[in-house]
Amino acid sequence: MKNFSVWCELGLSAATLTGCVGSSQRVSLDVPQQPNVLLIVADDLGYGDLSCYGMTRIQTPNVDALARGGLLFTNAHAVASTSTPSRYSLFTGHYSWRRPDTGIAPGNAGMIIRPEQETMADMLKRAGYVTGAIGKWHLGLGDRTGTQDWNTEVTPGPRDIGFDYSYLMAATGDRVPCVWMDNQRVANYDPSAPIFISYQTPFEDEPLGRDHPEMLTKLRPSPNHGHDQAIVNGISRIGYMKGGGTALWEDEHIADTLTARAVEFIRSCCDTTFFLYVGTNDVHVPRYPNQAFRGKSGMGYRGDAILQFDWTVGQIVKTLRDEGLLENTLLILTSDNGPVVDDGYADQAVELLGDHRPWGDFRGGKYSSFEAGTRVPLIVHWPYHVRAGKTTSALFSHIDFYASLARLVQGKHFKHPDAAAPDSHDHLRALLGLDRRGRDYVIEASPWTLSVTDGIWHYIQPSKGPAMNRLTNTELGNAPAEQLYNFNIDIGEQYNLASQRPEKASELKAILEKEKFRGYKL
Ligand code: NG6
Ligand code: CA
Repeated sequence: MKNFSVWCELGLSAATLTGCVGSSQRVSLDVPQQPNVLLIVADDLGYGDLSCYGMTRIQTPNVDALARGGLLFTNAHAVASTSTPSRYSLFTGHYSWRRPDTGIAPGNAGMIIRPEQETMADMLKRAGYVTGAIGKWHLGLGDRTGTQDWNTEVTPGPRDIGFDYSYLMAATGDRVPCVWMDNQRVANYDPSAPIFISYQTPFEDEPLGRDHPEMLTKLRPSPNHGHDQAIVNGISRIGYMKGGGTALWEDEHIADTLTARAVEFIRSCCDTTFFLYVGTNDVHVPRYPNQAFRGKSGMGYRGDAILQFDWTVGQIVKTLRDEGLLENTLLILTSDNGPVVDDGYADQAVELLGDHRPWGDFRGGKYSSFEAGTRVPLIVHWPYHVRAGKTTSALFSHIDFYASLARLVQGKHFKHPDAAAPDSHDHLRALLGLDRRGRDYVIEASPWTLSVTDGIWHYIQPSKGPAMNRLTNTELGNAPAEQLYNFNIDIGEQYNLASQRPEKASELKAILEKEKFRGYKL
C-alpha cells in the first residue's frame, strides 16, 4: 500500500488494475501495484528524427503511437553529447563531468561504474524489481581496461551494479569485441576460436580494413575516420580482434537479436515487476540494418536504421500488450545524445539526407555544446497514470531519472544510501506530465566544455576546443569567449547575446560555477 499513498500525493487516481494475462486467465488486482519500468535508449537518434517530432521524410508509426498514447517532451536533455558520459549519468544520477574517466570508452574499458556505486538498477532491485539490461552498454566491463579475459566470465559487470540479467554489446557496433555478452560471458562462445582484444597492437595474420578494402563487403569506412582496423562481418572496426568464430555478431541481426532478448525478458517477468533497460544499436554506426529495412527509407542506411528502431519499439510494445502489461508499464523512450550523419562509414547518409534535419531546428549535433548535442526526444507512456496525447515543454534531464523513479517506487520518505545519485533530483511530477515547468536549469556536457540552459537562455562556457568536428561536419559550439543564446527568438543559436546581456550570462555562469563547486566526488 505504500505506493498507493505515493500516487495519492501526486494527485493520481487509484483504479482497478488489470494484471498480467497468462496463457488462460486475466487477473484483476484491486490495489495498485508498482509499474514495470522499461527504458528504451536509442543511440544518436536526433530530436528531428521521429515523425512525432515533426519529421516528414520517413515515418515512425510505432514511436508515434507511444507519443499519441503518452507524453512527448520538447525540452528534455541527455547529460552529455556522447554515449558513455550520457549513460553513466543516466544510470547513476552523478554528473559524468565530475569524473575525468567518463569519456567515450574503448571496447576493452574496465567497468566505469564500480560495484560500490549506486545505480538506478540497484535502487529498483531493492524496491523488489527484477532488473535487466539489453543492448548497447558502453560503460566498460571487467576490472581494468585491457585486462579482461573474454573467454571466461568478465567481472565485475552489470550484475554487480544491480542488473539481474544482461545481454549486451560491450561498447559500440564500431568497436571490438564484436560479440554479445550474455550475463558477462560471450554468447554462443566458440571454443575453437578463443577471443583476444587489443586497442594497441594488431594480431599477426588478422587482416585489417586499411590493408584489405576488398574484404569490406558490407561497409567501408569514411576517409580519415579510422574504423579501418579489425574486420568482422565484412565491416572494419576500431580496435584489433582475433577469434570469436561463430560467436561473432552479424550487424544485420543486432536489432532482431536484442529485440528477441527484450521480448523474452518481458515474457519471463510476467509474474514479477521488472525494470528493463534496452539500449538499441540503432542509429549508431556502422549502420547495416536487416534486409527487411535496407533500402526502405530512401535515405540510405541511416534512415533505414530509424525504421528498424521503430520496429524494435513496436515489437516491445506488442509484447507488453499481448502479456497484458502495457497499461501498468512506465515506458520511457529517449536517446543518448544528439544526431550525427557521417560518423565513420560510407553509408550514403550524407548523400541521401535531402531536406531531413535530424537535429530539428537546433544547431550542432552529437559531440556539440550547441543545443542539438543533448536536446533529445523523450516520450513517457504509462496508460494507467499518464494522460494520453499531451506535449510538455517542462525542462527535464536524464540526471533526474534516478531520483524521480526512486520517488515513484519508494515514496517520499525513502532515504537513499549515502552518496547515491548526488546530482539527481525528484522531478517525477514533470516526468508524468503533472508539472509543466520541470527543472530550473539543465547542465549539458560536451567533450570540451559545459553549458547551462534555463529553457529560454543557453549559456556556453568558453572553451579551447575546436569549433568544428571536420570529420562529422558538426559545429561543436566551442569558442574562447562566452556564448549566450535566447531560444525564444533564436532557436538556431545564431546570435551570441553575451555582450548585450552580460547580467544574464553572469547569472547562468554562476549556476554552473555553483554546481561545479558542489563537486561531489565518489
Ligand atoms: C568516436 C568515433 C565515432 C563513434 C563515437 C562514439 C572516430 C573518428 N569516431 O570517437 O565513430 O564511435 O566515437 O559514439 O573514432 S557514441 O555515440 O558511442 O558516443
Ligand atoms: Ca550515442
